[in-house]
Amino acid sequence: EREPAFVAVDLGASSGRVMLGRVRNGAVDLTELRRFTTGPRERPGGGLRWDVEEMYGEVLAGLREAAPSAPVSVGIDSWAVDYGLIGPDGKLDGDVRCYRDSRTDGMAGRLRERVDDETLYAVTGLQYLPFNTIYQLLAEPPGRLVDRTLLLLPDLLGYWLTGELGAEVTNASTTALLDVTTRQWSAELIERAGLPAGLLPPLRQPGDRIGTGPDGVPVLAVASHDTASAVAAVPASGENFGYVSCGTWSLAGLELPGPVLSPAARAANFTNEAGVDGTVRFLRNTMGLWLLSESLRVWRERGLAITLGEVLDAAAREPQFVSIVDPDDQAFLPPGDMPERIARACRESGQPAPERPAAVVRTILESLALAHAASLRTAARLADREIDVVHVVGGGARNALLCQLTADACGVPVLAGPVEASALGNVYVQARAAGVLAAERPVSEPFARYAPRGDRAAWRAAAERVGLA
Ligand code: LFR
Repeated sequence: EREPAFVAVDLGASSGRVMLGRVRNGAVDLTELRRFTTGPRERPGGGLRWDVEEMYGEVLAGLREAAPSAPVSVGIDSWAVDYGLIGPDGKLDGDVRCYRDSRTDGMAGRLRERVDDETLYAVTGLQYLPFNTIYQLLAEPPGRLVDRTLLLLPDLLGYWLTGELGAEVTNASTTALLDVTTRQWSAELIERAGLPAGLLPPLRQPGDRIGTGPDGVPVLAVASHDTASAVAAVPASGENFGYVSCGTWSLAGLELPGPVLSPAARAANFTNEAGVDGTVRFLRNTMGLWLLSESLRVWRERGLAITLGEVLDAAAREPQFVSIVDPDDQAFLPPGDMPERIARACRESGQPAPERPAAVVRTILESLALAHAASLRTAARLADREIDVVHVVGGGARNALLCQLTADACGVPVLAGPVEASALGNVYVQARAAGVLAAERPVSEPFARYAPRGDRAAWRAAAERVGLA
């Protein structure tokens, strides 16, 4: 008899993939069926948006490729916060805008006139990020939300596959409209923010059946926030672990049984996002490999023949701690000339501006490692936990230099892998719903271990330069 197969659609901000996961002896074996680029595009005169129709086409093509394997079900996860609006005719109304669009400038101030920061955090437990859904909604033109239904991206694709409207809870927790304690929409916040009461569809849980897709394949709600799927797939044993889900973003923190809503957690801008099985992803979202991918894009546009492997090798030979930046500098958020922005941040903090690509990359990776360490140290303090080991999952797990620097900065071992953590977590939730995997975390072997090296005091001093201590 064939092993049960599941289809995981995992959409990242630079690439998407359709994976087939087979469950064999309690482990998931992933094969990639399709990979495609996703990146946001500037619409002339009309902002930064995602081509969701194209993504949907890729999902359908992936499902056709999976059909011979007779999948049990399909699940979709993607980055968070972005949404489409469905009109009374059932059609997508307008574009799905990208969270990096500048339309949210000034919206935090506008919300503050209606809801104070303390209340917002006490209810949602969410880190302030300028692009949280609530701010994007406040940036919509007047009247645009009337008689509309908001669908987060995975829910929109699920709707196109099945005709069913809903909001999966892990991703809903990134909107700043969900009460993280009750895990229900906050009617109070929705009203105080001035949003229409009918905007948000009913919630669903990871593992719920959404409906039936083309060819009769059941479509399941998974942990549809990619980070929630990735954290569910962290191959940890025991309690004292931290994680960094590392891709476009670096999400570094802890898995906890409940939220930490203390004033200290709010002051540290920590998030409490909903995880699988009632867990909370207590983490800090900082800019991640976006700094590197944007730099590479710019260098290549200028005609530099540069490969990621070569520039990483060269960066490994660069001297340590020449220049550090705070990856969370808001100047790095929009697409653009990242090497120049990094150079400027270095000059402004009295450090040498890196010029050669290898030096820029060294600055990026040391800065990310320091941000990882700062987030994990703060998480442990706020939640009163110990961290004995850090799991780096997602695309960043492949970056050996970043993993090593993260181990050095944290002072504990780093275990790398899996790379396809979101897809693995996606399959895991489906396989559990089908009763072919047990409730424990999915089994996978980290493929590399990095022991901490070097001088902790030097790392601390570097961190202090840019307030990452
Ligand atoms: C990672 C991620 C983060 C979220 C950011 C924007 O892919 O989902 O968790 O903060 O993208 O949606």
